Amino acid sequence: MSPRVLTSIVAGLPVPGADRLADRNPSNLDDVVCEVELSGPDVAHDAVRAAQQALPRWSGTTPWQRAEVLDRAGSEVLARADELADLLAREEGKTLIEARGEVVRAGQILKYYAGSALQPHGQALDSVRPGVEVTVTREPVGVVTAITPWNFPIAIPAWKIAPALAYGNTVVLKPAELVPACAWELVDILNRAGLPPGALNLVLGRGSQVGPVLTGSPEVDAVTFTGSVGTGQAVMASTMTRGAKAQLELGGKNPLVVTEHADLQVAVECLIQGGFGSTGQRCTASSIAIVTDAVHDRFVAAVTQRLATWRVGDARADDTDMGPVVDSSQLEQDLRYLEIARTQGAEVVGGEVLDRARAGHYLSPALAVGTTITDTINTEEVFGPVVSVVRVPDYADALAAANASTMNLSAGICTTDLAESSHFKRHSSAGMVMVNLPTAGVDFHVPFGGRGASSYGPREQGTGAIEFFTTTKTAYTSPGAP
Ligand code: UN1
Repeated sequence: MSPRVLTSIVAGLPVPGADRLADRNPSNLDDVVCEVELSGPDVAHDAVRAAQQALPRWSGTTPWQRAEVLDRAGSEVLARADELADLLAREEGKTLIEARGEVVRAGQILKYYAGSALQPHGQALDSVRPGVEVTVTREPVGVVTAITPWNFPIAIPAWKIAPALAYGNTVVLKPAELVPACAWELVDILNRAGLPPGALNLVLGRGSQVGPVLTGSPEVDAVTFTGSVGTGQAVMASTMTRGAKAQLELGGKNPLVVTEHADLQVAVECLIQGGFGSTGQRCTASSIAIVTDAVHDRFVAAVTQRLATWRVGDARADDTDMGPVVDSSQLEQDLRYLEIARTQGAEVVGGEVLDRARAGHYLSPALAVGTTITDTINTEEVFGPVVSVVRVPDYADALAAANASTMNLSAGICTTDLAESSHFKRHSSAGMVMVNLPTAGVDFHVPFGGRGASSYGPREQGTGAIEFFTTTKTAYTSPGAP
């Protein structure tokens, strides 16, 4: 059977493209998930214009109408969770359990923002001047471009699109080239759920071709982006010069502190799930274990033992704990960082390229032991199944090492000592702190984001999202004669 062909969607209609790209399954490179007809700058322009034209109609809908569309879409995502999870695992390479979790999260996000559309978001208050009334209302920002990464192919598009639409904006989605099929399904579901044509458009194209139009067009009022620091800087440059809003979620270099007061089994599980879940390809991944001297050797031995039985294989096989790396360039990057770690003195356990029945990008989980916090592997984001270990004398040094990160997205501590965990929550320089939990894996109803070079602009998700996707209007009224 020949693979299905996907195209961009502008104003509700498919847009054929000249150039074709095969979307390959990283667990089996012979398996083509779909073919994509790539769009160029012209289609990107059309998508932006379609979003602009749809704005008066969509922003003029009632909160109930917007809630109904999002709720209906959320129901379809949840009803099709198994099928969409299979597609996600096949396209991106996370395991079926992980993929199903992500799909369900996307459905829940759509429903959460359906509810949020109906919540009161304004204020009415007395002026400081006698007899004057003040209202603060929230209005949509306008046309929003959402640029999303390959590692959460359905949840990240959902958590950008859902609040944008809930608060009355129109959207152009540009997903990563590696994961067009999940994005296409989400847009199709939302369009069929009752969006007017043009309220949500999909541009499947190369970032270098369509990115400048989608971020730099004067009609684009806001850009929400998750991805690399380099691309994030380009987004920042093109939005800032014309005063458009930008929300950037960039890298993370997330420490997991393990002290001698930790429950060792809990700590091992936190590191395994946080470091190697989703093949380590999460900006929230627990990529550095900072371990106090008293427990270091026992912890490393327990993690090594656990990893020895960790099964790497086809993302859709029942007995797989960890799927493949997403593509060959990511695999090369992982191996390059392991080589640098070795030359800087680390002992690397695992990190071998694996052969499986079908050709794919398989890498065994890697633990780089004996690193220092200033080593390259501890200062740059690897984005793979690679965790390094730093030995420190005590908790105070562990905290200092954890706070040395310049991409402070999420920081974790494993301890049963209440004073230690309270101190860590208070003094961590990360945007999110986890106690006895992996640094990855977050809720959708609370703000998400980091500090330092990790995030820019208002927070995503939860109640934080309204800050980015709306703009306030303050109105003063004098009722005139009494
Ligand atoms: C999570 O850890 O549950 O790209 C979400 C990423 C993050 C999302 C992580 N923006 O990995």
